[in-house]
Amino acid sequence: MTDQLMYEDRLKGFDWSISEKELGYRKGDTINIGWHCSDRICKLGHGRKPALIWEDFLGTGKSFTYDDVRILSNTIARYVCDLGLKPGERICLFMDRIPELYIGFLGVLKMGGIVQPLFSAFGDESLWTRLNDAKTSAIFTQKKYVPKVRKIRDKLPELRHVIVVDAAGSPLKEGEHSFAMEEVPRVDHFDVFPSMAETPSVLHYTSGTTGQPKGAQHVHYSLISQYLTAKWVLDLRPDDIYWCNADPGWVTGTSYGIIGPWSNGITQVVLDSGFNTERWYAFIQKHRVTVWYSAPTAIRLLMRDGKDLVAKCDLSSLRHLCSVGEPLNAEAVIWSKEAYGLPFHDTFWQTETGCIVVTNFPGMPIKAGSMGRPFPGMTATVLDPKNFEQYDAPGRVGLIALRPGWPSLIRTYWNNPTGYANKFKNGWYVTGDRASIDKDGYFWFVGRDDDVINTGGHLVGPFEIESALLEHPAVAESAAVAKPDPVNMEVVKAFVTLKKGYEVNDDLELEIMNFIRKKLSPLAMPQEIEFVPSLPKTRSGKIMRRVLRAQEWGEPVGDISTLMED
Ligand code: 6R9
Repeated sequence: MTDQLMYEDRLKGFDWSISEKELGYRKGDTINIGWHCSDRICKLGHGRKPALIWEDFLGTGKSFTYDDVRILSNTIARYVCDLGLKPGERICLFMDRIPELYIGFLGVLKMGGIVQPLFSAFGDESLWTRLNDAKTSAIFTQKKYVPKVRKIRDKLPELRHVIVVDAAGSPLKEGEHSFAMEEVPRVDHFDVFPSMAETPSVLHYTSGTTGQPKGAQHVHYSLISQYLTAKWVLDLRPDDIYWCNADPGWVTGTSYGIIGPWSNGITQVVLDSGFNTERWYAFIQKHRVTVWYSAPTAIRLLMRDGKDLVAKCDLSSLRHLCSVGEPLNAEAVIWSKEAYGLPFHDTFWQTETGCIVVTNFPGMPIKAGSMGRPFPGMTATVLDPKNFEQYDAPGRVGLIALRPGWPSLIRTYWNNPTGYANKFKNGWYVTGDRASIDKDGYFWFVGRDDDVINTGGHLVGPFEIESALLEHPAVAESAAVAKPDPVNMEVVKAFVTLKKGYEVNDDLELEIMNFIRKKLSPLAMPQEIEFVPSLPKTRSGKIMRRVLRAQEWGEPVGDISTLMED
């Protein structure tokens, strides 16, 4: 059997019941991701297998077996229940990539809570927007982030509990609790919440063009997709040592940084430290990593540091490489083949899809620069942007759309059912990305169909940045757009008009940049601010970001018939 047949074979007669069977799930059964990722693996006899091998930036390491993960997630679940929290309440995880984050994720799910992971890099305003929208009841965090939470606590009446995992001896205020996961008595048995397929599980916030970030709401049944895509696309096998670079604040860090590998009973390694080529290679060498899920921005940095560094390390353990989050350029695929002897396999998906939907399947011939073909069981196409009719003649650029019905599609946006309904046209889920399909059925990414900025794989909404800019006393109006960048693909550039009495100068530019970094996050911070006398607007007064963006990218501005003259 050739590798090509592998994909074709899996395509034939594909049914998600394949995954249900492997997971021992039958329609109408209870299904709990927390249980599947720990208790079930122990039941299968792998309790002593390492689940998590963790290292921090200092090189301090810890290791947890599946039995540890089972017991410690029980311990967290019990603790959360003892605080009086109930199933369905939103419980936020606002931590670095420490073991408590991974194990706490399962703990919250085990007691029936809706887990809301957020990047620890978020500033107080980004944090507030998301906790306020979700009416979050409790937040797990670290000592160093308590000041951010305190700053907004008064404006969050529903936030009853702040749980600090490393408080040890430091003074806490009312409603703040110290909880040391490994020091409290371990809970060997916990009655896992009997969640059903449609019970809400994870709430991930993702950015759009208009309005504040949207809470993408997943359900426990998403496991069916996440388990099988992890097994087939990441090609996970029992003896693998798997490394996913993503932070669980991002959907890749939960779907494939927790749920995928652990429901498959795989050993995963986590490095809680920023990017550093030598450090990363040493990590792969030390832990004998076999499967690596990374992202184009990191790959571009690895490329920049060259092949000499590769030659200095033993990376021979690597067997399969995948990438997600942004377009993976052809050069990166070719380079990785030369440098590691293995190509990166591109995978395309979204927070909303919950799992990989278009991909370079293992063994399938890779066309460098293409995202590959739909995962078996997925019907993917491109639609005409005018009437949402199928538009998939080879080479035609249209909107990437998927036929709904796969298990991990989100069920709604929190508090925003209309926004969710708007994602569906003519019976298709419309992703908001543009691509073409070639004669062999391979998808070629073209770009996003909205103004969302994809910086290093992270989506940043212009509205959130512009709203924050307006809070600065000097700013009258603003527009945030993407500007090209050799490493991050895109970075934020802001166009700003000033209020009367303020003058353009470098200090002001730096001050505004820092203002955004602290309020939102380092990624949302504009890398450049251009002060302008006015912004291009439509006759109805909407800022035409497209005009500004085209200017940055040296592209034609397109139809500007609605542009208002000054
Ligand atoms: C998993 C994730 C989704 C958006 C998506 C698209 C971009 C993701 C991509 C890609 C080109 C790929 N994107 N994978 N673009 N090639 N392989 O990234 O989720 O944060 O919701 O972002 O990211 O624009 O619509 P999310």
